[in-house]
Amino acid sequence: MTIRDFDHDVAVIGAGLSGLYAVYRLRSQGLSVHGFESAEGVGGTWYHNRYPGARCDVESIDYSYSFDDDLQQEWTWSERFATQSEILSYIEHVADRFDLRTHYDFLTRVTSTVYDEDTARWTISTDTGVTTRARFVIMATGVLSATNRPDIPGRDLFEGENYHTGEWPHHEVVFAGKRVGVIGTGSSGIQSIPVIAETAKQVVVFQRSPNYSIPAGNRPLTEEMIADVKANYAERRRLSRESGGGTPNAPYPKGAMEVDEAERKRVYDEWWHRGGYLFAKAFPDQTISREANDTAREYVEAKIREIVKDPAVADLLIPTDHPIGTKRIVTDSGYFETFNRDNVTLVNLRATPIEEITPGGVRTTDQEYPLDMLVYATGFDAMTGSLSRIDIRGRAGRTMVEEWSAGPRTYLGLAVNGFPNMFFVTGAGSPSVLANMVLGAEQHIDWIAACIAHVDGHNAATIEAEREAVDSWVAECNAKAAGTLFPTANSWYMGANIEGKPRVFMPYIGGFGNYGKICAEVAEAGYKGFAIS
Ligand code: NA7
Repeated sequence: MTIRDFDHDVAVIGAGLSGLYAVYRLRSQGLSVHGFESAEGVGGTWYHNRYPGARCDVESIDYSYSFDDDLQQEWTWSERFATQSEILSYIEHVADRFDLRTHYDFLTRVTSTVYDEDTARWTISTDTGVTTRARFVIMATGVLSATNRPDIPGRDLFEGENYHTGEWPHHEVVFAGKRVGVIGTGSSGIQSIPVIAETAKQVVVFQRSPNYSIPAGNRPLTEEMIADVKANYAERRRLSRESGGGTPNAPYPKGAMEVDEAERKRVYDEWWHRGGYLFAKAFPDQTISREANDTAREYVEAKIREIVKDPAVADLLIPTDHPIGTKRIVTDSGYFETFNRDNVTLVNLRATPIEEITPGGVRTTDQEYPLDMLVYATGFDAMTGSLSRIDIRGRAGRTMVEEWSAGPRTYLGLAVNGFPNMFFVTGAGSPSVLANMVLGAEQHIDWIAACIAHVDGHNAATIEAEREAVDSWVAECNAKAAGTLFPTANSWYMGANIEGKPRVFMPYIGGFGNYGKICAEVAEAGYKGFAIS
């Protein structure tokens, strides 16, 4: 093992959309920047989630960088909702176009980041033996990147092919002629099941909780559409930055209970045809008022019953455990139709839980399902998992795991008391997972870059979130969430999908545009709530 020991201004952990932009932005400020990435290539989420049917649920023309007009004018998306492979090609193009790969150590996992109070430096250690010291660290580690493989008895005994959607292999996976079990019906399961069912001999879907899903309404983008978007990109981005969700879409101007039934139906029809998760925001009060939410829920239930031929199967596919939209609504392509196929079986784990995984399949409390392949679509230790898997130690050796033992505690989602000069991107305490991640990453990184320039401009060594500022931001996040129906769902937003994780609504739900304003005001007020020394 070779130990390389060198110093940089900034260490960036992760080469996804956030990390790459961080390298680009901070380098352009004249800082020396070095990145670490555990994968072989760039892309983050879009590098790993190669499962069949993987797409982004934000429209491609919005889910893309805005920082360089030549880039956004020259790149042309082929479909309304881009596939994983097209997004990865885009990220690779950006990395090459701006020469970002040269700043990274790939196949290098950061194992610890330790702060030294005497030198005001972070020491970043990796699994390859490379050690770096940096004045600043940016944790661009992703919010849906630490995979969750539930500890089901017998999990390691299965002798067939075995995959997790979030760690999908690079080789071609052949389903033809095979009996495939899929555990999990979140976004990854719902996107992959219809594609797997096209060629598999049999698909057994192991569902613990049904999910709301709306057809994507995906289509190729025509030359006219693209020309129109490109001619108006600046305005589209401006609207997105001011919006609640980081795209130019806005809810209907009236609440669901302020209109009569005919108008409500017309609005739901329109949003259903627009497609995807935006249905959660057809009316502005949908995730605030139970009564409003029920109208949306009933509309979607009727749609599911229209699509699924067997009423007993339709019943099982209709969620009853959460208000619609309080778990991210899935954007699908033919999901409910898949249950009309002869080769697809739905297993309701609420009635017959999995007892064990056997060498030949999955045994529930009432029968054994023989399988050739098992696909875990069981999600992630979201938002905090990629951080808790690194040994992060701040002042006096205090670990991030200790600091966040009752749930993540940040100031603006960007910084943590006791961890000077460390910044977090698109994570807990920020609105990014409820919004457009790419614009969220740009907003965060631009803010961080200006903050570092401010620190350097004042010949200061450190910037650190004050404890009172963290306390009041956590209180603000909680208050905003408490005004909605979101905390009632057992979602990954709440940490509820991981056993033992504190139950806290982790994102800031006050809106993307509002959040941007708050961050800007903090900066304009000389980084109010931060101690600079
Ligand atoms: P999700 O949305 O967290 O879905 C994971 C699914 O796996 C969900 O249906 C879970 O059921 C199920 N699950 C998890 N553990 C188990 C066990 N032990 N047994 C049975 N079923 C289980 O992850 P995705 O990857 O689909 O999507 C994550 C986000 O990526 C998504 O929201 C988009 O923003 C993009 P549960 O609901 O917990 O009962």
